[in-house]
Amino acid sequence: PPLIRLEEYRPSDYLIDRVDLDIRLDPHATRIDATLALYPNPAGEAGAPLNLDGDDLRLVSIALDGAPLAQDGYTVTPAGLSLIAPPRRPFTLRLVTEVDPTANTKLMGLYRSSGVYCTQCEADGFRRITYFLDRPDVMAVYTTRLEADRDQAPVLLGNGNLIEAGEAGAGRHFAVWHDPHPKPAYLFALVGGRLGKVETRFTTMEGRAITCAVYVEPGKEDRAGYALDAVIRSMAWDETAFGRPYDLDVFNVVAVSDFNMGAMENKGLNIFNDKYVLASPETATDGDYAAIEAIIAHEYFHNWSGNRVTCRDWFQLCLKEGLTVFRDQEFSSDMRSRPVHRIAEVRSLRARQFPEDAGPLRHPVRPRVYAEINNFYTATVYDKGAEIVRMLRTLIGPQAFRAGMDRYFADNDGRAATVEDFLAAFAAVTGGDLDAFARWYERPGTPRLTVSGAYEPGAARCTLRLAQSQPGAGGQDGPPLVIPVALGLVGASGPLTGVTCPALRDGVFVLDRPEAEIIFDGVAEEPVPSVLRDFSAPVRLELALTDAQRMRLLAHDSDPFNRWQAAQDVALRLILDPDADRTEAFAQALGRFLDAEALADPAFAALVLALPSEGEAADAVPSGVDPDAIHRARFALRAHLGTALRPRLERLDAALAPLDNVPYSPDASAAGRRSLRNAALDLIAAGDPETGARRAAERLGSASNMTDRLAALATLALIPGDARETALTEFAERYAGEPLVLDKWFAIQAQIPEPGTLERIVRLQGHPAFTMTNPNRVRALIGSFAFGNPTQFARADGAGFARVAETVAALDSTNPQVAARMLTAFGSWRRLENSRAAKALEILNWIKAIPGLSRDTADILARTRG
Ligand code: B3K
Ligand code: ZN
Repeated sequence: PPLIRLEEYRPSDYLIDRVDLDIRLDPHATRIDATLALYPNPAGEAGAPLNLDGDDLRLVSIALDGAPLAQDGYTVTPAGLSLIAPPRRPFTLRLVTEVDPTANTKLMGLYRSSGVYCTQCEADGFRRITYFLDRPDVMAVYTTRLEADRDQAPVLLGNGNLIEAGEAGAGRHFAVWHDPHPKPAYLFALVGGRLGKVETRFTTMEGRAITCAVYVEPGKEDRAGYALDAVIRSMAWDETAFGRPYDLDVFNVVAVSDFNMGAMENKGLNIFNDKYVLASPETATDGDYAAIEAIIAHEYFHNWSGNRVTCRDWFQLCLKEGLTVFRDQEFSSDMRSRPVHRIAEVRSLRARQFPEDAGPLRHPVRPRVYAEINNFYTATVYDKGAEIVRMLRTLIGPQAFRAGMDRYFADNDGRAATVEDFLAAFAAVTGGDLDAFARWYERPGTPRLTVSGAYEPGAARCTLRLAQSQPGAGGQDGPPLVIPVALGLVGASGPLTGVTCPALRDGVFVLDRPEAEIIFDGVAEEPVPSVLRDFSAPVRLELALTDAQRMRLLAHDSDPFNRWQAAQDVALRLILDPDADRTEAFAQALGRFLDAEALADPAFAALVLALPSEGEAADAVPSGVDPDAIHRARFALRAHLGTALRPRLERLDAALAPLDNVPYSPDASAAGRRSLRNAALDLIAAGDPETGARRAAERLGSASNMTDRLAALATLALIPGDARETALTEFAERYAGEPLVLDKWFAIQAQIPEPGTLERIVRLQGHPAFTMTNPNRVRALIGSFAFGNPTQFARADGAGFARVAETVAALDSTNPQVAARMLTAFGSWRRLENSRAAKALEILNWIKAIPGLSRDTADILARTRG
């Protein structure tokens, strides 16, 4: 497929300042009557042809300044419509197109989800509605008239404010929405359907009274309250934390059940995957509540970081996504426990972004080239992008950071900006230069930070040596990155007093050279260095400590992140290199930790008990990954810890049992207690599966909420036997009418690390609740298998790969975006041991031979095969 390059960016030859749309919704023949007020861009090429993008449209008519355009005045191709000689002055183009929303299985453009009309335009879906300059640097003011059968679509929603509504005759009605804020087409949205709603009012810091509403399938209104509450909290938080008020009279969120991703930040009309809206204690877990809060916040925060200030081109995607992830992470940290949230962020970064950055799909946070932009909504752009913003704040300090953000919004409001514009705002307020820091946006791969220390008792001095490295293509390091390294020294019983280190500012050393040495004086005893506190940079840290030194950090470090990390490091080593004595010592240290503080911070304790995942262990193996060996070692470690810690785990379970008697609340502290109790049960079961199965089955029966019920089911799912099968059957019967709950049931089964899982998947694909047309179902069953079951996906016989490949093939013609996303599961195939890698390649070749692959899938395939 043709490649699009950053260096080839040119401003558009034409711009559009107003768009008037008259859309008559119809299940199979929706008419879009669009009037575009165009004018030549002074920064473009004078007299150039006008090339409008279009995809899968039927052109009904075209008129220029009110007069029908003759056939020889324009050309239409599958990719768009061109006017050969447009006027060299402002002009209007009226285009009538027709689309079939019911036949739109790609879920891009205008489509129907359970009968509800809805749209998805990012990145390039608007061109599936009308011919347009479908690029983010073309920003216009939109007025949208929507008309539909009142029966079919009593609710009609658009961007901006409602300015008129009424009857249209013959059972039809209309609504006119006007959005005064110029926006790119990717932020356009409409919704029409039968929907219930919950709503409330909010008054902004500027005194604007807003109506906020969440629309859901009728009858599910009682599951929308948490999302609505999260909207209000997000609005208040963005005012306090960033001084950003909302700017329209209404803010609407609509939940739909067929959606390619999580949600979409359309101006004033966020459209959500219902998985990230609907929640009740009976159907949603603590994790679901936290995800709803985070995604509601994320989409809302885009109103400033994305909508008011948008991206000049899609290479700048991290400008809105990385920044907005950073903002939603800060919000969640303020709403919940900051250290616990930080650990969760880093776990997900390591689980998704590190492997991506180490494999064939790696790319810079700001890519320079793409074939299909929808394949670049990646963990790298989002999560590493957020880490870059976090590092910037660490480097310049919170006050300068806030001033820089204010400056960025002020200078770029209403504009389509670049990463350079973002950095310029911070350079302006600090008077510094961020050119070296900017390398983070350009350099793919995860840098390595190597640290070693030496202690001289006589001089009471400790010296740390830091080195960064990141061999590029030629084996040569590029110019150094600017790495903020938060660090300190830890004594035998806690922080050391009287230590001085002029190289640190607020506990942070800025490594902007290949190597550096830091000297601490006044160090009265041999310390343990605690490096990369709070995970201050997205790097791989190499610091050779003994288990005993790490256990000192777990017990005494002032930094909660590194306390957790210390336990993870010991566990990871034990998975990669099992050893009975060291395991025993680790169990004892964990026991002391649990006794001392598990009940003081249960959420943190639960994270300390959670061993590094199999994926993380695989990521730490230099090459020739054998998923079975990793799985066996990790399971053995769990079993050992479960047995050794049994009395403590029982005590914790008993101490937390009264939880069963209080009404469910999704707040972080109640969730933390549940997570510790469920972690305890899971470890008990690892050590003693028979007791574990019995307890889990009991818990399933007595649980008063989905969090505990699902945790028990997940524990039971790892223990083969009748109890498991009975529990699975009962669960499915109990939730037969609840697709989102059945997704959890699909996901748990897809992740069972046993050879029988493949057959189970084939069987479940035939289950009445499963359908390939709903992305949530596909992700729950096939996605969980491909991304969450390393031993079975990478089965030695290749059958796991084949199953996923067949799904990709089956899905590709109907929903290429989801198909391509599933295919990214093959991203780490080269790191597998030879025979598995050979099977993976065979399957990739099989996919390659399929005729007519979509651009989405062909792009991932080409990069993955290498
Ligand atoms: N901006 C959307 C993602 C669009 C994905 C298009 N393939 C949701 C978000 O990141 O907020
Ligand atoms: Zn986003």
